[in-house]
Amino acid sequence: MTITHHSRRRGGAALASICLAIGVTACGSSTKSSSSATTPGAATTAAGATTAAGTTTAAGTTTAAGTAAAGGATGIKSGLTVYYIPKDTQNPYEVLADKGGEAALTELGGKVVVSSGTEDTAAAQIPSIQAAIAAKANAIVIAANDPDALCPSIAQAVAAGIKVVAFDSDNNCPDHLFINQADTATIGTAEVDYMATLVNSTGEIAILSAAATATNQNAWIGFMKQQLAAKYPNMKLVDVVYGDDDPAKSLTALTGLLSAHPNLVGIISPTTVGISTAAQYLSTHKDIAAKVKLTGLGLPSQMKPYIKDGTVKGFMLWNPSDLGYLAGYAAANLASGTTNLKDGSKFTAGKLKEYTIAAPAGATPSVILGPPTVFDASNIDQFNF
Ligand code: RAM
Repeated sequence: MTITHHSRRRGGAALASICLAIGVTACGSSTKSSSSATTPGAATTAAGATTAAGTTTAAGTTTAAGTAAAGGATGIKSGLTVYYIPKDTQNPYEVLADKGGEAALTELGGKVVVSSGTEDTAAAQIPSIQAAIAAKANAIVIAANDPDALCPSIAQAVAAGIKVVAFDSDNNCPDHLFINQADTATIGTAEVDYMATLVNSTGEIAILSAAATATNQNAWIGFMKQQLAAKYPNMKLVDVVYGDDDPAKSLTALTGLLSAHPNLVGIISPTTVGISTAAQYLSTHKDIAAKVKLTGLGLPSQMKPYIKDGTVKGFMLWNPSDLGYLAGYAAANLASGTTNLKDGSKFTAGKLKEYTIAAPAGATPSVILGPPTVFDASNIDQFNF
C-alpha cells in the first residue's frame, strides 16, 4: 500500500481524550455520541499517538508503505483510495490526524493520499478535491477552511460517486458525514469555565483563533460567547483575533492583541498553532505572563515545556490521530456500502470499536470521537502526541 502526500505552498507552523475533571473516566473513544466537560485535575488513561510507517522523500511528499492486516473489516472493499484534505499540510495537528487515517487504511488494505495547500484557505483545497475526482478516489476526508466555499467542488465529487467525510472542521454542504472530535458545545463552554478558574471569573479576556472562516473554531467561539453571557457577568470578551494557524501570523496577532488591550487578564486560543505560539511568547515575557493567563486547545507534545515552566496551567484536546483513524474507517465503510448516512446507522472503526451515526432531521449526519481531555502538570507526561 502506498501513502502519498501532496502539498502546495506556505511558511510553516498535535492526543488521547479529555478525561479531565473530576470524575470523568471515559478517556478515549466510545460508541456514544455525547460527552461531558471535565474539570482540570483528574486522571487520564490515554493512548499515545498512532503512527504509520513513513519516509519523507522530498519536501511535502511522503510515502509510507503498509500491509493490510489480516482480515481487515467485514465487508470493506479492498484497494480503496481515500484522499485526506487537511486544513493545510504543515500544521502538526493535521499531520497527526492524517497519520491516523493512514493507519486505518493500512489496516483495511487501502491507501491514503494526503493533499492540501500550505495556507488555511478554501482556494488552496479546491485543487485537491479536483485531484481526488480525477483520480477516481473512493472517498474524501476533508477539514474545511470555509463552510460554504468548497460546496460546488464537493458536490462534483458526490456526483462522481465519491463518499465525503468531514473531520475536524465541518462544512455546510449536503451528503456528507461529519466526524466531530468532541461535543462542540462542551469544547466551547469548558474553555470558558477553565479560564474562569484562572482569572477568578473577572476581567477582560480575548480569543486568539485560527482562520476567520474556520467552521470549528467559529462554532466553539459561539459557545464561548453563550457561556460568558450565561455564567460570567464579570468576564468581558474584548477581542477575537485570527492567526490563520500560521505561527508567524499568530505571533503578530498576539502582540497586536496585547498592545491593544493593556488590561487583558486572559487569552483563550482554541487552536494548537495559536496556543503554542502564545505559550512560547509568554514563556519569554514573564512580566506579561504574570498578568495574562492562557488556555485553549493544544498538543501535549508542544505544550509540555510551558506546563513545566509554569507559563500555562492547563489546556484541552483529544487525540488527533484517533480522529483521523475514525474518519478513515467511516470513509471506508461508506465507500463499501457497509454503513450509510441514516440516523442510527452503525459502523465498526477498528481499535476504536463501534460508532453510531446521529442524523436528526435537518442536521448533518455526525459521530463524535469522544470526550476531550484536560492536560496539566498532573498528567502531561503521560501523553506523546
Ligand atoms: C488547530 C486546527 C484544528 C483544530 C486544532 C484544535 O490545529 O485549527 O482545526 O481542531 O487546532
